[in-house]
Amino acid sequence: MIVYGSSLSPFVRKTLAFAAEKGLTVENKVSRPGQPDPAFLQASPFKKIPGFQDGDFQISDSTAIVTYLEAQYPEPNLIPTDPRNRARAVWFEELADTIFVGAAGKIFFNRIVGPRFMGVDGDEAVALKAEQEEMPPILDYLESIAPSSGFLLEDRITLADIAIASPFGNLRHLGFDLSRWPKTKAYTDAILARPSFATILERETAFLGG
Ligand SMILES: N[C@@H](CCC(=O)N[C@@H](CS)C(=O)NCC(=O)O)C(=O)O
Repeated sequence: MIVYGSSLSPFVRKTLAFAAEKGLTVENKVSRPGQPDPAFLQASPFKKIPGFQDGDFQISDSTAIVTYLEAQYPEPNLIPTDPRNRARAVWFEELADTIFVGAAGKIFFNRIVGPRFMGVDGDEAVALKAEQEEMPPILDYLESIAPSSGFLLEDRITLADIAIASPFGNLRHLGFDLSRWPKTKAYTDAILARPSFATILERETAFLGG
């Protein structure tokens, strides 16, 4: 199985960590933006990462990919089967992918991706507004629900934790100050310390020269 795209993307990182928690071995291929791998384009017609290939099956979108992995490799279960908890897992993934990454992505793009990898000046006003106005309500909400058990659902690792923790990897690369949200920091640090994330984050930190 191949996951296309850099794990600096929270969507790619989530997909790789989910596969790792399932004990699956996947190859991670980073396709060059200027010279995309034709197999990547087949998997992801709109060039969004991650793209995915398993034999003759291709698909894109992190949610579609983890849905496939869960159905194809049901054990260990990472997407709860209980109706309420399944709905909650979808909610946490959506919160992470749309609301959280919608805000944190503006900071990461303008301070790291644009200037360092795309040769464009970052818009610091956009980054600062996201940091000071958009992120705090999201982090306040997470602080109000940060689980003392260490896991959001069913006292065990699920997609909910993987999805929520993933963009915290980007905040870490940014040196984002989480001291106002200590429970959130402790909870997400513990998820990111799991081998499924730690290996990926070490590689990213080395890549970024940290
Ligand atoms: N809903 C998609 C979002 C994927 C996405 O937006 N990826 C970004 C990187 S974080 C991307 O490919 N951006 C490049 C582009 O938009 O051309 C998923 O969950 O995979």
